[in-house]
Amino acid sequence: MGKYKGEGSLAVRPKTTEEVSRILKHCNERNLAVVPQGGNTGLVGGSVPVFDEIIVSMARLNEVKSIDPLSGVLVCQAGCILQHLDDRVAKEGLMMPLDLGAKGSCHIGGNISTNAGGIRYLRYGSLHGSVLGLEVVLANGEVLDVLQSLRKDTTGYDLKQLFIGAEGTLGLVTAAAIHCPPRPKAKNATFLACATFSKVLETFRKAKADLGEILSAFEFLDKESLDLAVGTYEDVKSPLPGSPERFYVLLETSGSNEDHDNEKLHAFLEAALESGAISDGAVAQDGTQLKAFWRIREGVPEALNTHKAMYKYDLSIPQSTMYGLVEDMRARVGDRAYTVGYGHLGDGNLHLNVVADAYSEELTSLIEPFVYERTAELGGSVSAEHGLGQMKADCIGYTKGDSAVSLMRLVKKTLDPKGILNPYKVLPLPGEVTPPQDS
Ligand code: 2HG
Ligand code: ZN
Repeated sequence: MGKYKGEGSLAVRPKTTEEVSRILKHCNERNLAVVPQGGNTGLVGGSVPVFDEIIVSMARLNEVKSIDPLSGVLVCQAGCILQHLDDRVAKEGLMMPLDLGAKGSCHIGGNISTNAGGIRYLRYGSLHGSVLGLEVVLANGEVLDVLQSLRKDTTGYDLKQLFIGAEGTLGLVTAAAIHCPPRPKAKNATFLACATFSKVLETFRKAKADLGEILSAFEFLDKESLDLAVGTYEDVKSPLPGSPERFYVLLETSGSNEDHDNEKLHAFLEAALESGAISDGAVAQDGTQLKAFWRIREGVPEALNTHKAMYKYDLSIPQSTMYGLVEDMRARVGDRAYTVGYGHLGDGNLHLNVVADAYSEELTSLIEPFVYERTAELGGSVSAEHGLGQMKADCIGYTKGDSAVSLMRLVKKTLDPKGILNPYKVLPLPGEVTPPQDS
């Protein structure tokens, strides 16, 4: 994003787990802080040094160790690029269980460390389920080997879970075993228009009921998001040009039988049109059109990033109250900024973004802490899938209570007593007041 700049003067590029281990042992002994860095596509400054921390780039740990076509288990190193992994497992008829806009450069180790969600979460769930095993280098250089490939295992505490979403603050993930589902043989995408947000919700309920197991994505965009993407990029075109509606949905199905999927999808669309849940829709006629529909969705965050000032919020909010927050924010900032709401509606994940030509104290104070307070009131999370990083380390208290934060501090102290691993991220500095949970 270009928003966070550190002052690191040293980057190391280990090639093996053994080298990562020696680096951490050395840094721990000499009290030198490190920042693990993957593809550098994070949105909360998690992989950027705050001061002069040493950057440990994982880019050269990029080997695929094994793929078992029967169990669907991939074992690879942390620096593998998500898109490369997906291309590789495709040869075995498999797919990666996650997909996101940054797939061309993000690393699987970074995905695991932020517990990245993305567009297929609705279908394939969290990395807490798909990651079967991990190899992690601990702060003192010790290598924790829990790189099993088992689907089921209840021997003791599930240690790997601690490192999924820990943003490199508890250890450096060097390798992972990941369960990959079969690659679908048939894929369909539709772009739908809805008059109101409650009609979007009605469409979602209906899609879950009628499409069942073939529903693989349900993304929503408000008109402001669509207009921005279409207005910024020539190759982004709405399949429903001139539509007057306020809301749009990109719905994808994937399954193993094209005729069966088509039949289900068309029955769903007919019923949704008839009930008035959707007012218009377009079905992708081929793979090129399917890609063009996804280009609209991917164009939204890209177009937002062309603005000089970007206030980016990645919130989990109960679906029924989700859009109210966008409307309230738009009313607060008025014409000082451009407010958009879009995201992974199927997972209750709203991307609320406010962009402007310049940062200003006035604008910031209209947005924060309002956005966090309202999210807490609604019982939501201030970080659904991007992590806390440095942007939101002191906001954890809006979503987690004191007892949880204290236990997290204890875990951190136990695994990284000298605090050398990605400091100033995830947890607020000791003594710093975090907002009380029920404020
Ligand atoms: C997405 O869903 C990403 O496109 C980025 O999570 C969201 O930049 C954003 O607001
Ligand atoms: Zn997202």
